[in-house]
Amino acid sequence: MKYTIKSKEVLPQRQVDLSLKRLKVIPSEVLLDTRIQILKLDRNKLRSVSQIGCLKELQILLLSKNELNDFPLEIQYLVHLERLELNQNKIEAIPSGIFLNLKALKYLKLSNNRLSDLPKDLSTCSELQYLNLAHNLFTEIPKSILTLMSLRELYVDNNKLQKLPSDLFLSLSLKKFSVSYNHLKEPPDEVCAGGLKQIQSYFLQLQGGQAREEKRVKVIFIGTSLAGKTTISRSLSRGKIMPVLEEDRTVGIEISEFQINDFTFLFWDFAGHLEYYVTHHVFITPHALVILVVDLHRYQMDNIQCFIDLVGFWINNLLMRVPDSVVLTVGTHKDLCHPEEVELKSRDIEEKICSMLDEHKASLLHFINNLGEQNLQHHILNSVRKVELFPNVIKTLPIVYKTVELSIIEVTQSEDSPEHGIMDLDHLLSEILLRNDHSDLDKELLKDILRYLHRIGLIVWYEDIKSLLNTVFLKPSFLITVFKMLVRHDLAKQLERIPAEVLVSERSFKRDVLKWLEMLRSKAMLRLQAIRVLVKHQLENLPLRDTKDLFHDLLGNLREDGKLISLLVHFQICMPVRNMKDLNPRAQEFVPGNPWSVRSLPKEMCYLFPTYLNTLMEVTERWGGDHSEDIYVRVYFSPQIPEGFFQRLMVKSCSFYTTHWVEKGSFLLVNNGKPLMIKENNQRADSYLEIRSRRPKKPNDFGPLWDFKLTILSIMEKLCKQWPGLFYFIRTPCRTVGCPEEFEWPDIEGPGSVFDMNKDDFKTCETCCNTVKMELLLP
Ligand SMILES: Nc1nc2c(ncn2[C@@H]2O[C@H](COP(=O)(O)OP(=O)(O)OP(=O)(O)O)[C@@H](O)[C@H]2O)c(=O)[nH]1
Ligand SMILES: [Mg+2]
Repeated sequence: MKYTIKSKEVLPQRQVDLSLKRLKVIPSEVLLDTRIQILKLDRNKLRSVSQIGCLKELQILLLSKNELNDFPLEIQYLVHLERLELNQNKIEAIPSGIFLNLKALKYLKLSNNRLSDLPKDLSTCSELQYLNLAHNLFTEIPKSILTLMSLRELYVDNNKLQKLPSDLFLSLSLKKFSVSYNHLKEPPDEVCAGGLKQIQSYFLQLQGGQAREEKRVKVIFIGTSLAGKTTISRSLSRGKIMPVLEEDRTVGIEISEFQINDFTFLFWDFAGHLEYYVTHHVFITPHALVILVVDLHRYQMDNIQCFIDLVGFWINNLLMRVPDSVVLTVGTHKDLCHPEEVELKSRDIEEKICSMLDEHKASLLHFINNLGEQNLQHHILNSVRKVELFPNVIKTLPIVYKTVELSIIEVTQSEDSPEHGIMDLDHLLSEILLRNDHSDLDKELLKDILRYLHRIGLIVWYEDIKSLLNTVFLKPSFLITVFKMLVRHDLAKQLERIPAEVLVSERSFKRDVLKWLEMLRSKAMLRLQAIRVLVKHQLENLPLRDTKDLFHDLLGNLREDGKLISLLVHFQICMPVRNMKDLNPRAQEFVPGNPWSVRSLPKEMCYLFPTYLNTLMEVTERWGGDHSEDIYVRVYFSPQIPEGFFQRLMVKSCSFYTTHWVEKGSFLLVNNGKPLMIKENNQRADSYLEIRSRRPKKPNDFGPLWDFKLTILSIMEKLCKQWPGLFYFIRTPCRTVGCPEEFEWPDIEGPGSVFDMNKDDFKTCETCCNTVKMELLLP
């Protein structure tokens, strides 16, 4: 929505722009010019704006990013003010009476201050259309907002709101609203994440019927393989010790739901095997209680690597993915240790975790040590009851949310539903309508409830994947089982073991298997044919009545991809490769101006799974070694590069630049004939990605080269958003051979906005004192 403020006069508006001038006071000549209509004073160092009240003609006043502690009282005299920006100051309160005169105000930006209330007289601003209160300290929405009849946009993200007033949503003027990062109970965050429409539908339901409170917590079990996660999770849910056989190790994730007292718990038991890590981050979500299981018998106090493997790795992953996780550490195999040993080891682990958190200045991660203790159930209940740890455990929901959930459970358990729980959306909706008095329910409301259930993890519905729009996974764990048919530690063994009848049914031969194995080993690729055979074989081993339709659903046919491939590609686990002779098409790349030959499409699709990549010499050979005059930048990561990050970057970048070569830990892209090498170095306290190219011969070639690098950086930046606790810094090493100095890049705020430096600038290295041309260092 645009706010073009019309000038009352035909003459152009009188404007003064003093942004970014380090001003501490407003220059007196400005205050004398009483005809000014637009005054830009943002990004200065103003602590007060006295006498601004004389500028009676002001229509637009920008005061954002200053040092104002108090709301400038004189603003009340600016009766023509239409737009006021006071964001990013330190204002704590707005005195009453200010808004009484500001009848023309349409746009008010107060974000990033310390406000917790607004005066009643704001309600007299009947023209106000835009109000931004994000990043303040509001615990409730001020009442004066509810009567603003023209209000179309309201932003209240990052406050301390627990409840939204229904009145705000039952009137229809509001068109844009956002409320992320609060502690909402009514409506729950998972409803708000669906946007304005979903909030409106929620309140309509609340208004029409009863509400109920729900206390549901997701509990995530993590820890190394065989630590005892499944044992604990099953024992807790069944109320007695449940031994788990070693052969029965978890593949992917097991999900179960049960009740302790008034709380419902949803247990997500993750497999500890390395190959599964790539998918973990998708399922490790905020607001969960994380139980980190440590085998105390295996733990060795004097071995730092043992700490990293059993504990440190997991804490780091959490820090990056959900920085404010609540973590409860639990020790297992205590029966194999002496009692003193248990105590010593627990203390040692606790100390090491604390110093690790100190190192990363991560005080947010709530860490509860329960390694040596017995009554886990009691500890879990105690933790989730603490409001400071779980501020939004209690959710208010319209009764229909619960009845629909119950209907879904009925559908899932009914005789005619497939055991795998993959269901067509329309079919599911019609089944729900048949149950529990739902016949009058609106389909849109049902979809909103499905969205809610998806967000709390009870079902899976990836609306944003086009080919999956009409598919609902009623059993999320089955979806993961399917995922793991191709992402697993023993994939090669699985291929070897495929029985003849499965091969025959897919028109394949034993010799093909040998080729597939070779291809997997050398290129980390699977032919579609191999994928079909693998999935078919594994489906047959599952306890399912009929796998024929499911197989078709998952793998599609010649004309259309199945759901499985769409999912894997969506989560950047694999990427389609059109040529399998090479890791890259040798065919000519399209270069504007050059004749272009159309490459014939291969008969069959191949998929690259970067997780299975080995170190090959191909990339290194094509690159031909690093040169001292190469132009390169490094992106440093703290605390480390997350598991699966580089593989995803590879998939994303290679999907963008079709001429590429890949191997474990590096890939090479080609654009317009120019190569770019991306390498990973993920060592403790030395985690970085390097983006390297040859030094261009012609000065004009620097621009496109930096653009190429910036594209990769922006892909990387987008990817980083999936790990909110991950920090990175971009640096260019000094050009002098042997000099350890590196030049830090300023913050990137989206590509294009990076630097406005003069290209003829030089930079002098503080360490070796050599001068370098800017174009060798920065875009
Ligand atoms: N002696 C002893 N054995 C245990 C204990 N906890 C688990 N085990 C055994 O250790 C083995 C592994 O336990 P699981 O619960 O399957 O381990 P997990 O962490 O789920 O393993 P993955 O699913 O592979 O990640 C099983 O054979 C368990 O019976 C314990 O406290 N003491
Ligand atoms: Mg397990």
